[in-house]
Amino acid sequence: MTVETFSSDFIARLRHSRGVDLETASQNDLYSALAWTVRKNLIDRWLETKKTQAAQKAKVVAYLSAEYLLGAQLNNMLLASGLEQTARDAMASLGLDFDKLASVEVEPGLGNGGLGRLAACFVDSLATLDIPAIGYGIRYQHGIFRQTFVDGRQAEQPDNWLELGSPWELPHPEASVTVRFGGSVAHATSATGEDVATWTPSWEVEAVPYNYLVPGYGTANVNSLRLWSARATQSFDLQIFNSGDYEAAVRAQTFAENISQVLYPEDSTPQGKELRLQQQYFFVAASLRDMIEQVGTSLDALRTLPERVVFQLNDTHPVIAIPELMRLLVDEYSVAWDEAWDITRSVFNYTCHTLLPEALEVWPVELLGRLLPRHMEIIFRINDDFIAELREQRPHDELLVRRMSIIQEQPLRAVRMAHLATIGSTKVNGVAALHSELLKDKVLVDFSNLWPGKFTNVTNGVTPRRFVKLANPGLSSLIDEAIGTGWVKDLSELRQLEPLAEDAEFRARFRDVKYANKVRFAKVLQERDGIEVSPDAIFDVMVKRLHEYKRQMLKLLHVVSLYDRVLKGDFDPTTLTKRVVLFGAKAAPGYLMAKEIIALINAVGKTINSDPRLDGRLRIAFPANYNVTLAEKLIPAADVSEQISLAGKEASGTGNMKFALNGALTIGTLDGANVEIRELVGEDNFFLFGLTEPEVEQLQSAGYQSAKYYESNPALRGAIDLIASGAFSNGDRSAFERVVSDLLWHDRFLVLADFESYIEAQSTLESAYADQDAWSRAAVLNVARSGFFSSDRSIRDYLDRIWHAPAVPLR
Ligand code: 26V
Repeated sequence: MTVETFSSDFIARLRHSRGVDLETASQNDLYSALAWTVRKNLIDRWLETKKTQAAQKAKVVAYLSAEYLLGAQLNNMLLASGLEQTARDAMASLGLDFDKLASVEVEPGLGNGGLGRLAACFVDSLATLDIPAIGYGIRYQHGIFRQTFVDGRQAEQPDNWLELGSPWELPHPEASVTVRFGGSVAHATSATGEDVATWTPSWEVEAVPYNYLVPGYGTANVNSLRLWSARATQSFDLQIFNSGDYEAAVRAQTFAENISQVLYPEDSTPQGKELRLQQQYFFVAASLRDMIEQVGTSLDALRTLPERVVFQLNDTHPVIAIPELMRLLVDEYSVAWDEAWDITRSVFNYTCHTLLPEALEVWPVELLGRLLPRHMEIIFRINDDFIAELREQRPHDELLVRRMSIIQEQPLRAVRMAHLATIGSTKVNGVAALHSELLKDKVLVDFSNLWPGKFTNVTNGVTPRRFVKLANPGLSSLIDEAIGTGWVKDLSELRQLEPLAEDAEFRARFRDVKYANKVRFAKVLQERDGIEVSPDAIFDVMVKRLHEYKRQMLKLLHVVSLYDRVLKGDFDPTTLTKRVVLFGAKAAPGYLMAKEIIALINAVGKTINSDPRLDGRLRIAFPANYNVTLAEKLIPAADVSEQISLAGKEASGTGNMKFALNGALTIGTLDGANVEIRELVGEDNFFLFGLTEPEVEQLQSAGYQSAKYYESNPALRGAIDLIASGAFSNGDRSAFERVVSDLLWHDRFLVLADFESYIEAQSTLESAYADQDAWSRAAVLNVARSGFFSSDRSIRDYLDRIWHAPAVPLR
C-alpha cells in the first residue's frame, strides 16, 4: 500500500464513516479514521484465516479468560500490517501529527495485572504461530479503574474506555446468544430409566459478541478475540412492558446490562460477589455455545469435540464451564452421563496462577445453587462420583475425602473451584517451574498423588513484539544490525548476541540506547505527571500490583534506611549513587493495607524529594495509574528490576521477564520465574538475596517473630523508627501506625527477615553499577540469554504438553 492510497483511504473514511472532512475533524475523528484505515488492511487476512481454519476442521484452542489486558491497539496493528511508516508518512503528508493522533487512544484495560496481560500475550503468540485459536472473554464497559492520588492517597476513577467508541471492535448483535439464570430444576425418569432433568430458569440476558482482530506477526494469519457484552433480551423486556410497569422494564434492562459493566479490581482476594459469578457464567455459557455450534450439535459431531477443540481455563474464573458443558451434553443433547464426562474431561485443561490460599476461589453452595441450580446439582454428582472412586482407591481415609471434596463444609458450605477444575481437566499446570512444583507438592498435593501424570509446568512468557520490538525501537535496531531480524519471531536467536557482550563498541552502543530510553522516559514522566527525574541516576524500578507479598515495603524500607543514615550523619550524601526509585502500583480499592502503603510511599517521596541535604541524589517517583502504555515507556528505561516477593508467593511474574529482555539487571528472590531467569542469565548477572522457599516454611513453622529483627538490626530499626516518628507525616506519629505495627507484630511476608540480605544485595548492586562497562556486559547477557521468556515458547510448550493442536498456515 502506498502513502497516496493510505491517505485517500483515510480521507474517504473520515468523510464516509465520520461525516467530517480534514478541516472539521476532531482529534477523535482523525484517530478513528486512522484506525479504520489500518484495520481495513487486516480484514481480508482475517476472513481468509477463518475460511481456511473452518475448511480444514482444524482443532481450535479456545482460551477462556475473564481478563485481557490488551494495551494500545494502533501500534500493534501497524506492526502486524507492516504499515507503520506508510501511516506516518501519510499523516505527515496531510499535515497531521501521527504521534499526537496515536495518543488519543485509551488502552483497553480489561484486566487487573499479570494474569490478564498473559492472556493478551498468549493470543498474540497463538496468532503468530498460525494456531487456530480464539480468545473468549468479557467486554467490560469499564476496565481497571484509573488511579489518581489525592494527598498521596489512592483514589479511583471509573475507566471509560468506550466513551468515544472503539474503532477496533466488530459487534455482531445478530449472533447474540441467550444466557439463562436462576429458577428451578424438575426431574423425571425416561423410558430407559435415565434421570431427565429440566431446568426452568427465571431470568435471562443476551450475550452480544464483539470481535477483535488478533494479527500474527510475520504471517498472514489473523485470529479472533471474542468478547461478550450483556444486553437485556427482548422477551425479558416485553414481559414487563406488557404488564404495564414501564419503570420496572427499564430497571430490568439496567439489571441485565450490569453483568458486563465493570471489571472487578481485586486480583487476589475473591469477594464472593454474586455479580462476579454472573459474569463468569455469562461469558462461559456464551463461549461454549458459540464453539459447539461451530463443531455441530449432532451426537456424532459432539463425540468429535476432543479432536476439534481444547479449552484452556485461565485460573478458576471460567471453571463453571465444566458443569456447563455437562449440562449441554446431558440435558440438551441427551448424551449419557458417563460419555459426557469423558468428553468433558478430555476437552478442558486448567492453569493455576497463584499459591496464596486466600486467592483460591470458592462459591457458597447457597449462592451457586440459587443462581445456577442445575449446575449445582451437576457439581454434586461430579463430586459424588469422584468421592466414590476415591474411596475405592484409598479406602478408610475419610480425612482425605474431606480434603479433596469439591465441597468444603467449613467455615461455610462452598464449592472449591480449583478442585472442580482439577477433577474436570486433563492437565493442570502452574506458570513457572517452582510454582508448578509447589502446586504439586503443596496446594494440590492430594490430587498429584492420585493423578501424578496430570500435573505439568508451562513457564510464562511475554510477547517480544509489544515489549521489545515496539517498546524499545533503539534496542531493536541495534539487535537487527547485529544478528538480523529473525529474533522477533524466534527469540532464542538472541543467543547470538552473547559474544557481543565482550565487544566494547557494542556495549557502548547498548549503553547509549539505554541512556536514550531514560531520556525519553524522563520526558514522558515530565509531560504525563509533572515529575522530574534525571537520566543520570540509576532507574531502580518496581512496577506491579500493590500486594503485601510482593513487598513494596521492603523497597521502601531500603530507601528510608538510606535517608535515615544520611540524617544521622552516618555517611556523606554526596557519596550516594544517584538513584531514582520508580514505583507503579494500583491497590485493590478494598485492600486497606495496600492503600496505606501507597500513602506511605508518597509521603516518603514528598519528604525526601524536597530535602536539600540529599541534593537530589535519592528520589522517589510514583506516577499514578501505571498501565500497559506506561510500562512500554518505562521498562526499556530501567536499569534495575525489583522482583522481591517472598519466596514461594509469586507464581511467576512476567514483568521480571520484560525487564531482563530490555537489559535491566534483576535484584530478586528465588521466587516464581526469577529462579529460571537467574539460571539462564547466570548468577553473576543477577543480584540474589533473601530466604528460599524451604527456609521460609521453616522459619514460619518455628514461630516467626519479626520484632527480633527490628531489635537486632540498627539500620532496620532506624528506618522503622523514622516512619513511626512522624518524619513523613508532619510529626503525626499515628499516621502510619497500621503499617508499622503490622511489620512489628505480624509481617506475614517476612519483610524484616529479608531486610538485611536485601540491603547487602543493594550495596553489591551499587558497586557493580559504578563499573559501567561491566554493568553493560551483564545487561547485554541478560538480553542475550532471555529468549526463553518469549510467549511463543510458552505457547509451544502448551501445544506439546497439553493442546496438541497443529498449526494451520494460510497458503
Ligand atoms: C483472582 C481473583 C480473585 C477474585 C477477584 C478477581 C480475581 C482476579 C484474578 C485472580 C487471580 C490472581 C492470580 C494472578 O493474577 N496471578 C498472577 O498470574 C500471573 C500470570 O501467570 C503471574 O505472573 C503472577 O505471578 C501471578 O500473581
